[in-house]
Amino acid sequence: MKVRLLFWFLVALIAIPASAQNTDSLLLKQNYDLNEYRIPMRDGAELFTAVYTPKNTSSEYPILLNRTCYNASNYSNYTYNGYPSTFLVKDGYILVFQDVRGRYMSDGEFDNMTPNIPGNDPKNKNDIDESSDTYDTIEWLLKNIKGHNGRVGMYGISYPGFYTAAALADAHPALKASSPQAPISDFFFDDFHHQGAFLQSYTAAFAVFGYQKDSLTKQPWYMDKLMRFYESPPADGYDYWLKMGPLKNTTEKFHHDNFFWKQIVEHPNYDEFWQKRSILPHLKDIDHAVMTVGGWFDAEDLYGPMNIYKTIEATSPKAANTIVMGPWDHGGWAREKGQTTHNHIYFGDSISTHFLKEVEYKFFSHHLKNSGSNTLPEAYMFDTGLKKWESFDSWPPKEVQPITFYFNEDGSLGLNKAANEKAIFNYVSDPAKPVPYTSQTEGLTFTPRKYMSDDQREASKRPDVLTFESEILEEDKTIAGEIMAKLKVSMTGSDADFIVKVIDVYPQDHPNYEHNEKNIIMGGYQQLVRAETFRGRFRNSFEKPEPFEPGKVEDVNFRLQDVLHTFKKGHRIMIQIHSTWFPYIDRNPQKYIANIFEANDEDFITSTISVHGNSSVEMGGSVECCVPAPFRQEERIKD
Ligand code: PG9
Repeated sequence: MKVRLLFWFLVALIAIPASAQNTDSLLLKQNYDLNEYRIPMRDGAELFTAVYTPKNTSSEYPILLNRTCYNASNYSNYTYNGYPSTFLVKDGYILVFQDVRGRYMSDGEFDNMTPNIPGNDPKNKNDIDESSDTYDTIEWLLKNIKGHNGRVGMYGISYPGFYTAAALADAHPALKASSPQAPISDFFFDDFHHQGAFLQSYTAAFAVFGYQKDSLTKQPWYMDKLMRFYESPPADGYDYWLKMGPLKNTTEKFHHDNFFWKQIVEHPNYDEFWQKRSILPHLKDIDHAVMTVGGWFDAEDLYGPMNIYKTIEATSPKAANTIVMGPWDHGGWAREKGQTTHNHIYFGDSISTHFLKEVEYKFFSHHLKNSGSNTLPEAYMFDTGLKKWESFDSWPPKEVQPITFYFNEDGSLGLNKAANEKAIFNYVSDPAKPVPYTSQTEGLTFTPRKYMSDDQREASKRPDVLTFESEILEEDKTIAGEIMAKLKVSMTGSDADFIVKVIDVYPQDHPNYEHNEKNIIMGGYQQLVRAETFRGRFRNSFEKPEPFEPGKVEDVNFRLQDVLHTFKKGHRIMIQIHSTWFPYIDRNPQKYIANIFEANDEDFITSTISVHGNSSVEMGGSVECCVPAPFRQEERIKD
């Protein structure tokens, strides 16, 4: 029983947003009829599909399709967890839930982020990907389900967000409204890789995606593998993973028989294996409505929503392409907690309900039922400093000019005023004493969550963390758009990671929040606004890593994810730079090893890292990307 309870808790962390709500299940039972089908794909594989049709047959309804790797049977027998929202369920749709290929009750073999095969030829039995499976599913539904109005919408959070995005490539003509929510776009930049660094905080989660089932099942077949981690879970994940040592120990102890883990170990660089799994190059010539949704504090898929929206904006002028970014963690918009908080930070009441009722419900009603007006702006973005929604005609906002922060020798931040280029800021980075990524003790994570607005005061006190702070702001300063770190670095080792953080420093007299269960002192709080990790070996190419030559000054330029944050008058802006962040990311040995998954204890060395005075961080608007990002929108158009 304990195993099952644990499983539901873990899956709820990544996919199923709300706990089952009996009243909502009654809503389904009283108003819908349930039928289950096995829909044949073009290669003969049958995909398990649960279909709820409204009992009221006096009108026709659009189809709302959710494709999932997290068990469509969670929706069988009128079980309903409040997602999709009750606003949609009450309004009347044909609700469809499908196990994707290779999962639970569907045939076939599971592949992570199924590579897209451009084009769509229903007669070609080898043309199999998520786009073709969606196309065949929609074709079948339109022919076999009565009472539809010929229009289809798709939605999904996290991996189901990817399946929604994957259906945009060579989309079925009946697909009229898509909402990829916290969608994965590219597994080398979403979830468990951030710009080349592996997220050790994801290690347990690989059990869910790394074993093929051997029969049709409504139950998870990988629990015994997952339980390897949870037989006696540690209270302190930092100590646990530090004592675990190099990643190769994790392979031997936990993931020796996991096909997906084997793949990430065999592909430490952005090679063809990862490139062909990115959906971004295939998002072009889209001509229907797309509303991408994300959370500014989403620790799992933030790269995805930002880059799916920007790619469609660059490649698909006919698409009604919009983006919504709120003060949520992963999938937070799908569950109303009453007070919207992230960690100790309170953002307001019923923000998720506002989104579900005034944004998502209206998006689908307008595009699938021709009802209501389409009042959604191009970018509906929540300012996490002012704690209110803002509307923009473009994102990043064209009217915003980037500002540049420089690092002064007295530890102050220069704003648009270059520092002493000859200055050198040194720190000794020791993988045996890595910088903790949380201010609180945290156990074994399934995926990381809380760190995204966490207190950075512990890190500020460490000698291996460079900390620069602005003057007290005499007026509010809003950062709206992209962020680019442009570091000039040298080191005594031959490899290094770089973590750059943008932090909002509260005044010493700031009152504590009432919604602050751990009673964190908010006077002087250093709230993380945005952070990103970059594995320095990829500074010239994500596909072809290069060691550093000890002592040689080199450019390390990389993007942090976008923000909309107003630093209020009386606050300060802080930037931190360091080279370990544990156990969120695995430790870089700092001696160049071709594949860090195969590093040994003795490969881990301390290294004196030098950040040189002509480094800077550019924020706001659109910042030119100098690092060879895999798919920059403008490059993609040339394809
Ligand atoms: N972000 C979710 C996840 C993917 C892979 C491993 C763990 C979590 C998701 O996209 O479903």
